[in-house]
Amino acid sequence: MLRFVTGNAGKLKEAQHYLTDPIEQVEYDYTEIQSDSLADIAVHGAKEAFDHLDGDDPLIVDDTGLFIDTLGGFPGPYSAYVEDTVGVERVWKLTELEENRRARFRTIVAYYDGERAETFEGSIRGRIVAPRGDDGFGYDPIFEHNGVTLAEMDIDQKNSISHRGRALAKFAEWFSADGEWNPGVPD
Ligand code: ITT
Repeated sequence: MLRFVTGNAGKLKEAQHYLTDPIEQVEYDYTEIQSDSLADIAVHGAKEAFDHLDGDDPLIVDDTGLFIDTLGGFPGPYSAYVEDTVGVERVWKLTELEENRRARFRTIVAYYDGERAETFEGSIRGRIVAPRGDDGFGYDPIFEHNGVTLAEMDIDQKNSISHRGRALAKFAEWFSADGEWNPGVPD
């Protein structure tokens, strides 16, 4: 079975909801190298996890960042650290007085099977707003897309337009065409 290496319950739920074939969650705290490149971080993490975990089923990791234009892309690859330290509300406060509150979410899904490493990217544009909504996780309440925050969407709505949904769709298309597994996305 395809393994998804993550400790983030929100990411897991979205991927399980989106992919038609079952995936197994594996918790392994891989090293997040310091890099401006989400892809480098994700591929490094996928290889390290594969080497340290038992089993040889292929696996994916998901590295995601919120990039705020007026803050030069902050928090970017450090989004998890910033959420854990200052919190999402403070990120809103940082941008509150800015005229330009445009931002982008980017996800890299990195696949590794012991030989082959591949990356799939998805992104979504939006803007930072005061927190609204109870669904989702992480920065969802402060990220608005077409007038609605990601935390005001249900999981299907979010997956249909989100950074993660887009990256997973590309991955699923490649993987089902290429491998014996068939984690397609619903029609
Ligand atoms: P794993 O590495 O265990 O998968 P993580 O939460 O540490 O989990 P990231 O480094 O990719 O993963 O997380 C980046 C940050 O962005 C983190 O604070 C997440 O809560 C947040 N995040 C990731 N995807 C998100 C999404 O779809 N909506 C809102 N916030 C998200």
